[in-house]
Amino acid sequence: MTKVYFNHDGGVDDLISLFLLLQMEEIELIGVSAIGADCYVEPATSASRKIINRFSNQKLDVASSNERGKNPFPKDWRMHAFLVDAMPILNEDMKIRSNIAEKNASEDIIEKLLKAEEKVTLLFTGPLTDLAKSLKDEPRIEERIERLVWMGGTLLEKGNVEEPEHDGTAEWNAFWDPEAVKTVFDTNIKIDMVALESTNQVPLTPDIRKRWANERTYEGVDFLGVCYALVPPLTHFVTNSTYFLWDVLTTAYVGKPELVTKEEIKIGVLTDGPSQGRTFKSDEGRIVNIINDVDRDGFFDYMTDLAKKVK
Ligand code: AGV
Ligand code: CA
Repeated sequence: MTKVYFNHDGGVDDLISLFLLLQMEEIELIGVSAIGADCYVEPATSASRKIINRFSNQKLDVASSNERGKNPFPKDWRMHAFLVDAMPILNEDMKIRSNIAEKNASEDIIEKLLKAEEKVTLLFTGPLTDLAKSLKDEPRIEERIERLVWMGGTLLEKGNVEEPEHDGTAEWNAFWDPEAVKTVFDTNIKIDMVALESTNQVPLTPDIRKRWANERTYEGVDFLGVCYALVPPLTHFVTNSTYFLWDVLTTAYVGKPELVTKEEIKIGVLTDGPSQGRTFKSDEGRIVNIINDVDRDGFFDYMTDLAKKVK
């Protein structure tokens, strides 16, 4: 069984990722924490706790981060966590096993990694801020990490940041805290980077929404449909707010690696100026596996089948 620690930033696809991880039989989830990047941290932590209580029998307390990034996310996107937290399916009377942890996210990461009897896979679907903080506070955790699977970065010319004073070459999770990316790149941790190269191939589209609608008698598929009703799909052309299944692809890769292809490339990251957060190819860089292609239909089948486990 692969032991996984999950740190996320409360977007719709982050919270769906948590739901799907709980359905994967080959994965043992040993920790969950949330950071207030592409969300407000209080509803993100709360919704995470409710998802664990509603969709698993595990006791797993959720840690909350008090870290802050350099480049804030748009407020409209950050509001999504409040909407998920308020959904009736997460608010029925239910048996409460899991609570909010007393430790903050970086302390929780340190505690869980030092306590685990085997090496742990880290799954990060937001900025790397909490990992950078825990590595600084307790360098011994580095050797407890099997590898880091991160949704972030791109080597494409065009990233997904459209903000004043930026040239558009960065991906948002890297842009929110470029220094944290550099701190993590400067370690010897093995990194699998699920970059925009692959996530651009899995936009939310009207046909996938229709499929979830037709299968909504499964409670888990209805949950997917309701959550993805909160965000805009790709219709005629990509806009700044078009939603992709960025984090869900990253999470699916942990459960079913054969869905994607990857390439080892040496890369670096820019921490200042108009391209800050940009990850780029460089002979002086560090080796990263860039996940650059995906079996799109296989991916949507896999995630929908996982959701169907919740009848
Ligand atoms: O850059 C992708 C990351 C993923 O971790 N997030 C969303 C995913 O959770 C930021 C982001 C980029 N574009 C967005 C984002 C959009 N249109 N709406 C919300 N978040
Ligand atoms: Ca995210």
